Amino acid sequence: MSTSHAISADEHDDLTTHFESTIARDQRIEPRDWMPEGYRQTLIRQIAQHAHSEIIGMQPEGNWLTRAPSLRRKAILTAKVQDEAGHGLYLYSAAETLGADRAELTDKLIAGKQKYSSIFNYPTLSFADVGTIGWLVDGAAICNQVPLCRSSFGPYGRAMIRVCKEESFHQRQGYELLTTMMRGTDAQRAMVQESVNRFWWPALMMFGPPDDQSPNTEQSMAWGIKRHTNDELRQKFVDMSVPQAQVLGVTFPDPDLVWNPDRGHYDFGEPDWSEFMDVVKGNGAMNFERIAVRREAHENGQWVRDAALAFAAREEQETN
Ligand code: BYC
Repeated sequence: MSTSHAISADEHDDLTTHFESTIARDQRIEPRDWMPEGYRQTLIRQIAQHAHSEIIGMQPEGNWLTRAPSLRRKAILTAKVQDEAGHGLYLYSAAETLGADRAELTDKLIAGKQKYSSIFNYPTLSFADVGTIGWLVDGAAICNQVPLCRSSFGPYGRAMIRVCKEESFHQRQGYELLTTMMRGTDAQRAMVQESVNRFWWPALMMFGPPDDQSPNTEQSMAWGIKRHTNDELRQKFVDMSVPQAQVLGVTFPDPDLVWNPDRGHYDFGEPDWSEFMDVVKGNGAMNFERIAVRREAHENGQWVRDAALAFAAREEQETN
């Protein structure tokens, strides 16, 4: 049920009822369906942030492309970074189905008016970070994104299916890299542990603020955009990661991390939420550089956009 004309209050009520019953039946909302403006804006916000994260997320690992220790590792890393670019473009397309303009979204990112995941504002200081990002960052992303495959908005849910398949491959890639390093020298093992120490807490922050400080969760869950709260997913990630760390032979830097038989989950310490807020506000170690690099790439690509538009205009002229 779509509308292209101004609607009366009665029509609005009917459309709202239809929308709500579609959500209640757990059926999908598609781009041409009528939807409340708040639903559309929430999706644009989340999908744009997600797309920006994928694009900005190419930088921390891209930092190691020229210094990968072997041709094999370089080829794997190149493919992985390229996959992230694909996810970003896929997600910008999903945002476009909601009426968002891709160029405007990029402008907002570059102007610091739209967010991207806090995790990418931490530096990658050693090659072990490539493995840790694959294992923990892609691992956290999978925990968060698998439920998004059932998101109520069709194009977002469908995009997530492909993205999750690739992310799960990325996670195994990271874990395999770390396993190889752990079978190496003492210095390599120390490098892995040091990397895990730096990334553990920021990975937990990827899930967003605690539920009692998350302004968007309740409404997003009512709309079937999010399927779990931030804390539920954070717990799932901790429970999943601890046995993997044991097999790998590393520890997490949290003295409060302990199995709780009553809850059937691991208890864990509180992330430093003031650090999270600081990073989200733009004051993380790498915020400035990440945006500066993105801006430069965008400016350097201007001639490609100009050429593509000129080509399209000439084609149109020739057909008329
Ligand atoms: N970083 O009410 P809340 C990847 C913001 S990339 C920054 O809980 P919501 C990969 C939040 O936006 C994976 N900001 O919000 C790529 C909100 O601010 P606004 C990226 C954060 O939306 C390359 C405010 O805090 N994944 O996998 O209900 C290489 C309050 O939060 C963060 C996605 O984007 C954060 N961590 O829930 C490797 C997944 N957390 O907008 C890997 C899709 C929260 O009100 N997104 N904020 O000003 C989501 O699932 C949800 O948007 C979130 C937050 C769970 C992240």
